[in-house]
Amino acid sequence: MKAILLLLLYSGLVSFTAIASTSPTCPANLAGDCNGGSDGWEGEFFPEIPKIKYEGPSSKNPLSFKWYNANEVILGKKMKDWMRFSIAFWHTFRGTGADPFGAPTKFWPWEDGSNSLAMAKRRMRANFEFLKKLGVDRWCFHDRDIAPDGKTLAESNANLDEVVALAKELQGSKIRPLWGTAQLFLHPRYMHGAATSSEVGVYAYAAAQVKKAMEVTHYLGGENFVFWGGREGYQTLLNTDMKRELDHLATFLQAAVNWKKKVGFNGTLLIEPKPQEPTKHQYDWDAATAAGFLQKYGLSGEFKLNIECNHATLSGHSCHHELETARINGLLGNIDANTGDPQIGWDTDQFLTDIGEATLIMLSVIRNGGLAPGGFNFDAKLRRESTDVEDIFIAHISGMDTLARGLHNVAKLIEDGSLAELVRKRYQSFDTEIGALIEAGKADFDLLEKKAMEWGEPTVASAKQELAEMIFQSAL
Ligand code: XUL
Ligand code: CO
Repeated sequence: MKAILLLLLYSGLVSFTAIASTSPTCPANLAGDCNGGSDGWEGEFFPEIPKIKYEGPSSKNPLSFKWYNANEVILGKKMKDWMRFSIAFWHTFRGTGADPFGAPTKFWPWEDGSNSLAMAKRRMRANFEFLKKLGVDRWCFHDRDIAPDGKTLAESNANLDEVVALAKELQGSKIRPLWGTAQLFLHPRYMHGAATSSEVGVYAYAAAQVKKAMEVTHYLGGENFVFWGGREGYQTLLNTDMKRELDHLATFLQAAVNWKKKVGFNGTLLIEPKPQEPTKHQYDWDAATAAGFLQKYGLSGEFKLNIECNHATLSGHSCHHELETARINGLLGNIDANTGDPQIGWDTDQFLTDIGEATLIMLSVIRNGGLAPGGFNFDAKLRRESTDVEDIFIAHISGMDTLARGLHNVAKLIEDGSLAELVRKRYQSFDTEIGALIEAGKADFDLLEKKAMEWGEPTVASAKQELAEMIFQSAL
């Protein structure tokens, strides 16, 4: 189901069919052979929207921040430096509201229904006006979100170069990509995977796409580069050589590391785990699987993880579990901030509005000492039924305020100290001579048997779960 959805969302095909009756268009298609129209745009893209300001928790103005106060210092750092927010170009500027059962619902005034180069440039102008009005300095993109595919790889690269040159100019000195990535899942050539495709030609094509996407990310001053293995997995093991595919994935990622070093790109490489969708089984299932894969293939020092909350719940974990798994392995690099719906089983990519969830997320981020050079990318989209331009702003403001409340709450928990004290006490039996020997790996079974005989039946204290939950709740 998600495969079809992604096709609709990313291709722009659906937007053409739905908008065609009302707008002068040239056909949107994967070959991108239409460059008609102009990228010029009279006036502002968001004339009704002011620059978004902090007005405090009592404000009733939906176009203001109630909790996110960029320069306010919390736990020794400005909020903007803890958060490092980013917007996702694909959802915000390529999402049409189409789903497998219905046509697009969003008809942004600047869209002409085409997938032309001129339209790509106009969209880029809208992106930077949006970022500036929202007060966010980072953005994330796939190569094919921002520029149309050409008839050949060389033509696609030339299209990308043209849009990237404009993006570089519009970024100014302050705005940078949080991360770039290569879109290796939409085009039919990637139906068996990219790095794990059974076709060597596809492996090579994907490598060429990553090479170029990494170069443009570097050129734009991007701080990270993401690998989400959308089709790196299988539909059935009956036709799949899993070992060979995983070996290929590792050689592909090693080649990406080598290329990064060759071109002098200092950004962090990030693997984004997800258990399935569009494949039945995606190889980077969750944080622990990805950590094991990196270790097995000697790639641990070269990659970190981009944890997406809705992917965490799809894999049967909480976002907090995935963040902590990444963190304790030294792999927490970035967060794709979104959430799923407890009644829906798939990747709904909603904006996070649950304050308890945001507090748990910020607990991990603060324990990690922040995310830099990573940040929070809003890999989230408006609901199909939200169709006003102002909804784009409201959704991001709400997501930013929710995480800001999480940060405030963690500051309260740290100041109060009782949760940390509860955890400290829980393990205090190891703060002893014998505990130190065990933790240093110096207590053999002989010694432990001797101690067990000497001590007799051990005392076992309460875990105080309800107390821990009470303390947590009182900070919300
Ligand atoms: C898909 C997803 C992607 C990655 C980038 O579920 O999250 O958009 O973040 O390819
Ligand atoms: Co994501």
